Amino acid sequence: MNRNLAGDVNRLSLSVRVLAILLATSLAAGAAEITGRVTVLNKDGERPLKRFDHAVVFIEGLETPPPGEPAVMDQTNKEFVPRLLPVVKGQEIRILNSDKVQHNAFSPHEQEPFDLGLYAAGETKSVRLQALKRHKVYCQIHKSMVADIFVLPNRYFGVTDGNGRYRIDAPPEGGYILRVWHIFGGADQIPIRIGQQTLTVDFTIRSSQTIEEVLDHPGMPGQGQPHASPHGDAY
Ligand SMILES: [Cu+2]
Repeated sequence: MNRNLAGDVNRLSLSVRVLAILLATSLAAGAAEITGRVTVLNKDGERPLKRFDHAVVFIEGLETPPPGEPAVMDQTNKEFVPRLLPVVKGQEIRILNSDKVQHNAFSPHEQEPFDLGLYAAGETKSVRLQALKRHKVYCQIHKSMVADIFVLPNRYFGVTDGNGRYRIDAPPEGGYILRVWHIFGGADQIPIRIGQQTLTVDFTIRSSQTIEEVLDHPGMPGQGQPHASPHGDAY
């Protein structure tokens, strides 16, 4: 390749890259992202927990229809997986049983309790929820099984990894409240304005359960939680 041609190719590839960037920017009704890190402290606020996963960061001030695809929670090795399942209001929630033993899934939520009854091995059942925020889920057969389904008004949310990092992809521009909620009760909120730039928001939140509860009873509900089927069924 002679020098001139090489220069032309380089210029061409440069303008293709510039074009790609311009195109991305022009499609940017929500091309930005929100990222950051959530630090979760124990109840007295003095020590961080060992892991910062199981927090959800979400925006309020906007409603979107539920996605067509279901949110999925498995029952495997006598645990609900994931431990925290964020869903959009009205979205199909599929709860399945991948274990060889029987399970059950029920929620004692005040406004919107459900009980999916007994699960045979391999069975799948569905539920849709309208009431926002936390719905605790238990298995009547295995008292150590617990999960949280967290119902959100829109699809713009992210969950933290073990290091507390989260990311919300392509939220629409505008002014909103950014909120965080963790399964041990820590929560916080901050007003944000989403433009075309990536927004970085870190949170430090304090648990409402003591760390002793967390360490002694991993996966157990907080003290004083009722653990009866909402319909009074015996299993
Ligand atoms: Cu079970």
